[in-house]
Amino acid sequence: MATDRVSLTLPTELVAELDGVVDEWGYSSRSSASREALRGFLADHHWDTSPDRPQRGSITIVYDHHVRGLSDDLLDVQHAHEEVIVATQHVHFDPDLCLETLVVNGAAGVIRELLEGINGIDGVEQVRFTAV
Ligand code: NI
Repeated sequence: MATDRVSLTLPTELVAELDGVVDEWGYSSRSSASREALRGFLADHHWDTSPDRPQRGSITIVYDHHVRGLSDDLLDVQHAHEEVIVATQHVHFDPDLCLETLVVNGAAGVIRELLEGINGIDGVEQVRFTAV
């Protein structure tokens, strides 16, 4: 792959933190860690600009399954967007708390709708989309 050399001006603390991550997580260099960080940034910021653009990633949802209607609502919104859901995993963390992970692959606009549907469900404690 072709490469370009880019010079960045960053706060000293940020560079120190980056170097710490490079050391602790086994990256071969600052550049290698920065490439990964930048790809994540671009994936997070590109995907909502065009609804038909292919998108893939995972949605992680944390919720209390005792909240009335929540589990049904969560199933309904998933069935309504099944065309982009490749796999689901459900984990019972404790007697109350559930974690669900959806692997998604499809049109960005549909994934966006799915996320909006999940965000709109009362009682969901955390929703996180990770684009890859
Ligand atoms: Ni559960």
